[in-house]
Amino acid sequence: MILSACHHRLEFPRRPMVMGILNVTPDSFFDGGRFTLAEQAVEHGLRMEDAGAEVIDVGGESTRPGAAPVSEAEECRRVLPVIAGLSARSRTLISVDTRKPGVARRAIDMGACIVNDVGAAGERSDLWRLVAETGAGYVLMHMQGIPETMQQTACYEEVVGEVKRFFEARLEGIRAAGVRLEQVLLDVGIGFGKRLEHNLQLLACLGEFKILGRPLVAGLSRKSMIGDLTGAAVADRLPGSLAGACWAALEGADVLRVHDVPETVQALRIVDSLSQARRASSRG
Ligand code: PT1
Repeated sequence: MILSACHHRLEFPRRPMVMGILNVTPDSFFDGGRFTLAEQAVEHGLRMEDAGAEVIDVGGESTRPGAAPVSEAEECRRVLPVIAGLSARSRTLISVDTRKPGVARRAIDMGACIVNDVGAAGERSDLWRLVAETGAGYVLMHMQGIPETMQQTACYEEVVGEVKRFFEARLEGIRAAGVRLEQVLLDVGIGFGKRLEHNLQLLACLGEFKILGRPLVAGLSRKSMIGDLTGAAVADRLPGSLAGACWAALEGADVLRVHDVPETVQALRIVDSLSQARRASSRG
């Protein structure tokens, strides 16, 4: 299958890609406040590229549970200088983590080629028309509720089936807005209106989403699911994050959205080499 994102075309399946997280927010749950200066953020992005990230995901609005909304002007002020700096100095794909069409448009003008939309549960026609017009890649992520309250209300009969039906319905709407399927990636949205059991079921069954025929993005880096299982504080969740990334890759995730790029690249290299060795061996 092909992923088309502005002038980029990528063929999948390929070795799992790492999407490095570049938060430009004063309040992000792990690295919040460390990269508020655009220049420092660009430097961090370049280090992630050197470490093997193939996508850099720039975000100016935290969407972790309980986070407060940010105005469009403030979000632009945070992300646009970073996207401009990165597109001048790096060769990675740049995605913009935003729910706002106005931010996405200006980010694409500055060199972003993927819109990472965690708000796909809401009214999306403006954003989809923009994606159709620009030919950008589009990450369609599942979320139940809104970040302010999503963890209090999480409720499913059967989470895997419900998320799959959400994707099917949204893919129809997206196509009706003029977006080509080739532009779309899917993400089950770990931690977005989901309790531990829901996150576990989605990751355990991630391979089932392959049937939809689009690349899968998985983001669980340092999330509370790892804390729920281990008691580890955010700063101590790297081992769990690596294990989760390896699991997701073996289950068919194509893009891993992570904070810790060098560590994840190394872990995935081992998984990928072993997967290749198994395919090459006559023992299947
Ligand atoms: C994600 C994601 C994202 N996650 C995509 N974009 C966040 N495509 C931001 C917690 O439980 O998974 N996929 N953009 C960050 N969101 C959260 C959610 C952070 C939950 C932390 C938690 O700790």
